[in-house]
Amino acid sequence: MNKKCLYIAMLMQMAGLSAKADNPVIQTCFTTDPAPLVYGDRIYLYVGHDENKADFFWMQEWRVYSSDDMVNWTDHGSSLALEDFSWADDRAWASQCIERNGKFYLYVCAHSKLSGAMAIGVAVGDSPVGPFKDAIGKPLADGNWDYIDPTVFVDDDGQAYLYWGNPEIYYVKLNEDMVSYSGEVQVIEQTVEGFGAPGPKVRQEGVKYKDNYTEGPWAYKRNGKYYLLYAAGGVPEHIAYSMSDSPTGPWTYMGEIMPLTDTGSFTNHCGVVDYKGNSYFFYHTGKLPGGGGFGRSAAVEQFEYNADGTIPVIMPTEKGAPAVGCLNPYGRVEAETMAWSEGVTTEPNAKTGVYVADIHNGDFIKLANVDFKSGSPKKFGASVASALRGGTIEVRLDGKEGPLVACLEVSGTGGWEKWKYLETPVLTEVSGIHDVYFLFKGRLGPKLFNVDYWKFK
Ligand code: FUB
Repeated sequence: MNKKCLYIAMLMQMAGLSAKADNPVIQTCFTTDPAPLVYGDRIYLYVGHDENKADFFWMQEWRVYSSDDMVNWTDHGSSLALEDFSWADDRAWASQCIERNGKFYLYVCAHSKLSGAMAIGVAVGDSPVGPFKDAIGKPLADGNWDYIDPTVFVDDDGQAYLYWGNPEIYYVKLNEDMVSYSGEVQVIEQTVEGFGAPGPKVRQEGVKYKDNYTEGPWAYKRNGKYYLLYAAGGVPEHIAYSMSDSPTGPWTYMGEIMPLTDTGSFTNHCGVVDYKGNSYFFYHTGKLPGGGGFGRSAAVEQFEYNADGTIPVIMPTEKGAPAVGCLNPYGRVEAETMAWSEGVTTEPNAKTGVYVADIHNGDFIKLANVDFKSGSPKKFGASVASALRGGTIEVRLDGKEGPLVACLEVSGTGGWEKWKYLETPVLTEVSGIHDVYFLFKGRLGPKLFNVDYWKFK
């Protein structure tokens, strides 16, 4: 993103005019247990994937999305799946990715065939979007229902720490290779002062504690302070946190961050990151249509730390985080980049990568903060494929009923992955920053066409 656009985005944010992330941030499928990572000038979001109409966390893969403006997110597809771990057979649950020495380590938890319980695994890749492969061919830690929800960070002295657990909190000191550890698995002692309640084994029935650690830890260091955020209070879960002067404690319970509200999900799971000068709190809700406790979706809020480094209360919103940049429409833009969509899904293709599929009459995609700059484009084009008779892409500005900018007629191309680049003239002068809507029109019935990428010229 260029400096001018960042400046405009900052001014718009200050004036309250900025485009927002629209929660949940991904609409093409359910996305759970969000774990952000900043690498280069992009933010990457690692998520699990609740299946449609599930009656439990029957999850089979992990997915990656990325953005450079916090409002338009690109789908990089499934980066890793249960079948990539010879030892795993079920429950592709929470994950977190971290970069070290140019390699990307994706820590996951899954059900282990070896132990019949849950296990922590680690996959490695050469890029933040994978592909990832099992780094060691076996679990890093195996054998306990407790072994879920890994979180990882590297301290300033180079020592990496991996924490996980429900309802105990475990940690190990990772070796520099990031795929092995030294010493025994440690259990963090939970006390009322540290976590709002004593550890699960010694809690007294009938006693109302301030809070209690449940699962989903998120550990990091910021300005010399160590943070451990977690899902708390049992089910339904809110998010609370503890702080410390050391990665191994003692911890001090600091209170609630995201209180219980009607998010439609009885679990919550957070990830926190600083990006482009702002702080972001990711969490999940059941708010996507068709969602719920087993159909969760990642959401994000921007927040500011208090002057003493403590975290304010953060409430879930529908509008999400403001834009911190603009989208350039003049180069190839992957169709699976979107701020909001309704009706469509995405599919992978070995040659073209992820594309937008399942397009029906009335479906649409919105892109936010698209910067056409001062000169108007002359043409709009898209790479499309259809095994049937196709349909139309209406391109409108700033709303589904906004000015019509282009209308691309998509004909049959002879196959759902037989791609053809089609172009059409731009109908009106367009300049400046707008939201762009792609409205898909066509005959009722089966899907119309697929879109791989688009561009203005
Ligand atoms: O997504 C499956 C499980 O639900 C996670 O591991 C927990 O943190 C909870 O969000």
